[in-house]
Amino acid sequence: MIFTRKQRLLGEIIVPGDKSISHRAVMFGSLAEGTTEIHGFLKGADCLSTIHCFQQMGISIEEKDNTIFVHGKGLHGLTGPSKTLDVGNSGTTTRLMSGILCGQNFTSVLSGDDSLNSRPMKRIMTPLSLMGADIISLNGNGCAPLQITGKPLSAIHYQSPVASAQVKSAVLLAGLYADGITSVTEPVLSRNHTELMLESFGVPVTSHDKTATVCPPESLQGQKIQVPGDISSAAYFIVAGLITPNSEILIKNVGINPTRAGILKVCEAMGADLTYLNVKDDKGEPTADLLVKTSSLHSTVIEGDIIPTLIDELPVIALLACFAKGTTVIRDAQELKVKESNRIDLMATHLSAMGARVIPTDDGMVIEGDHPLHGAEIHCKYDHRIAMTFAIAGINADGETNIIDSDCVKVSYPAFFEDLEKLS
Ligand code: SPQ
Repeated sequence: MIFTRKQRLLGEIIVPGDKSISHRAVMFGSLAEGTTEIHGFLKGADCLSTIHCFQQMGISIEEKDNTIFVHGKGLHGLTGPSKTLDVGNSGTTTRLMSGILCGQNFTSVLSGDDSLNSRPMKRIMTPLSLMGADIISLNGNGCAPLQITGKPLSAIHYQSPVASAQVKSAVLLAGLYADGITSVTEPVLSRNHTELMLESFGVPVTSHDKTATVCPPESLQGQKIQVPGDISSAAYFIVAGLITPNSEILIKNVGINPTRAGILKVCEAMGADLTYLNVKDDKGEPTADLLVKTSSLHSTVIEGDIIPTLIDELPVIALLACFAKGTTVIRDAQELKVKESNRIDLMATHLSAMGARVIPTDDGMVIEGDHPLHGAEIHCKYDHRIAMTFAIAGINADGETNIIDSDCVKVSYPAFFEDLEKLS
């Protein structure tokens, strides 16, 4: 797909529902008693993979008038799948579902696409094995396909070496089936959607500083869930509004949970003209309408505790830094190397191909801003966040930017290109 320079971006956007919250709503709804009603569900490929996996395990999930109804069968109601569970491109489906599958009374196998099957799974295999789980990497390389045979589980306290909501959630979800209180301490707090949503389903969960604790519940109770707009999807329009001349974009109903909203702090630190309107709180998941206008930006340093709160936004933040005066430094973000692609390498390679001054480092990037971009051919390795980032780069560059495999945006934002077009 080809992108050329746009003179301005004006208008309103409603971004699709939050991917992390949509996955969790289907998973917890499947384990609950009664029906869970999900409004604002993200119908992206990753969340559809989660739906299909739970359907394969006997859960009835249907859509009526844009609402998803999950007819839960209780904590012990899943049935063994007759074939491999296809997790597609989704790390969240794989890692969170693994935690759940360890506590079942059947064997299952999870496998995904080439990108998913090369992502590290030892990070969940280690703590789940400590709990007594039988979880095997079938190719012996620490990656999916994973074979999981349910076993009685022991509660643990896990000191996670990595700030990862997927690792934390896998352990907490296995903890629903354990023989006592399970807790996880992280080096830095990661997104807390699992803790917030489990609590709303009636599970005793506590969070204190960087430790989350869960007690095995009698049952989960079906809920009505309103999924907020995904800040990770809003990020492309936030950056587009800031760097495209003569722009003003209102992005409505964006989730601004503080464990996710680091990009907003970074934009403010860089001098962004960004206004929060209509701020609301809903069970710990606050939302706001965000008004962004073209801004004169300066560099910043992004490191430490803020990193997990903006990890998925770092590709588009790297692009933002190309439009800021001075040198922006990103550190402590080595996790970027094990996402759908190695996002440090891909960002540095392709931004450099477009004329930006970017040096990749072991745990981030150094970006000297204010050098004009020109078009290039972008191979996004089927990574949705890379494709969307370079679409925004392309509309702010001279010449043509050709994004190969751009259809991967369907993973998290199927209508991304149409929405971008509407703003012109
Ligand atoms: O689900 P997946 O493929 O891992 O998706 C990504 C993304 O860019 O959309 C990461 F590649 O988001 C993760 C995120 O990076 C979603 C997530 C969650 O919902 O719990 C947590 C983060 O991953 P991690 O490994 O830091 O816990």
